[in-house]
Amino acid sequence: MFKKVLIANRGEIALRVIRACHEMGIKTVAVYSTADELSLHVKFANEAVCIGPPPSNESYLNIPRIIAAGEITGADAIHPGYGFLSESAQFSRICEENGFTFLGPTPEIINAMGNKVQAKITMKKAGVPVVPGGEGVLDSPEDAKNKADEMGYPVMLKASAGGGGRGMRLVKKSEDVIPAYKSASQESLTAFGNEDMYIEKFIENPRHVEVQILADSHGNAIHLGERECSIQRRHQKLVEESPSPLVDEETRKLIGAAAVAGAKAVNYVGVGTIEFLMDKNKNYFFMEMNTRIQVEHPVTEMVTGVDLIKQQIKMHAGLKYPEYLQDFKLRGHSIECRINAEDPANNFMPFPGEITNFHMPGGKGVRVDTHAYSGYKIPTQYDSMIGKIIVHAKNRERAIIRMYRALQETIISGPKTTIPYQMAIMENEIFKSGNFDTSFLETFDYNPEKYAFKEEN
Ligand code: MV4
Repeated sequence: MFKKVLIANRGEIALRVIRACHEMGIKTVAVYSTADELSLHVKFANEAVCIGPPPSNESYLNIPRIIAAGEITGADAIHPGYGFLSESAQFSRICEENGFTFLGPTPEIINAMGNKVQAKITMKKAGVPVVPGGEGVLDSPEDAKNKADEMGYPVMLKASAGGGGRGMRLVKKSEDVIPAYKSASQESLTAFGNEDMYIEKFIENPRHVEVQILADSHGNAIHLGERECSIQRRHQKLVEESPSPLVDEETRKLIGAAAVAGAKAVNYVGVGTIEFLMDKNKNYFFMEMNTRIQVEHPVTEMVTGVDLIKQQIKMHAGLKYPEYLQDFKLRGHSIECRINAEDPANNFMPFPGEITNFHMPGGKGVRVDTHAYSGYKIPTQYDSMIGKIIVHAKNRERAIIRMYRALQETIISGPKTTIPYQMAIMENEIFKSGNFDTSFLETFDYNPEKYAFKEEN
């Protein structure tokens, strides 16, 4: 087992990894930018190394400085968390070249899944259902038009290097294909240095359902159920849950087996997530594979009892996953709300600054993962997520009631947060029915007045 792990990240995920390491008897090294000197991950790690000024390029994305911090402190493994360098093939390779175990996939797997056209071909070959559409990269705008005319409208044009909705266009009629192709392709070239595009049939009102994978380095892989992530705004998830209200026992078996087949096809090791689009009839189609631990992993931990970070570390240390996980039982229902310092009444404008008063909820079935505290200053340079509130209860109805209660007793003074908005979601009849899709927030009617009482904290 590793003796010392460096965490190449900040915020709540850095803390989350530190907690897992300390319970495993592993020493930890935090790295931080000067904007995060007073952050909790710096305080709670055994050692901390300042790696530069606030801009990410000069700190959390600066590979030579992170490697140097690992060398100075004698770390033997590096955990990338999520975001930042977590899906950088180059970082994975450089860690290994310098004698650190990268607690994430190999550069080959990161590249294979980062190329969406290649990922789709790989998954299809493994027997995983993929969205119908032309296989491979489109030759030209005209090629796109011909294929779209043949398939019928609407279609989706997607950038092969994209993901998370970037470089993607919905096209409803023939004359729109060529301009849509050109603009999406240009956007992808600028953002990713690659202009390859592919085409798919448009799935109407899909749900975003993703399956958690755990794989050891001996060729074994299992799934740990699914997460429902359809409550998102501009591809930013706000509420996640497990299990998905749409997925029954039979569908779970099928989608789980598909995800496991996909993971085995690429010889995956560690934790990963296979994202699916699911239609009203519970047909599911491979969308993307995320080769990292995800923000919403706690809802899976709550319903399975598995510590995903500990398992991830064990898998990379060469251990086999425990036999008993093979027939895991889902227990109850879990919901997570991402608490962002943003103003939901003002187009989710980021709201950095000092938290003058901070009280987190507690009680039965409530978990909080956060790096914030009273007096903490939210830096302007990084994302606006200041923590996550996760609840667990016997069933979905009770989990929703518990989440509302937890949000109600949360006090964050200073910045505006997404909390009142999430309280409104918990009270929404369509959300409560469980019968919603990825368009839910587009038509969600939020009335800030009704939650003005939350401002009096
Ligand atoms: C789609 C789709 C409908 N049909 N592909 C958005 C993020 C990127 N990973 C893929 N996305 C979509 N791909 C086809 N063929 C609808 C979406 C989509 C979406 C997917 C998941 C969660 C939220 C979404 C919001 C808008 C569109």
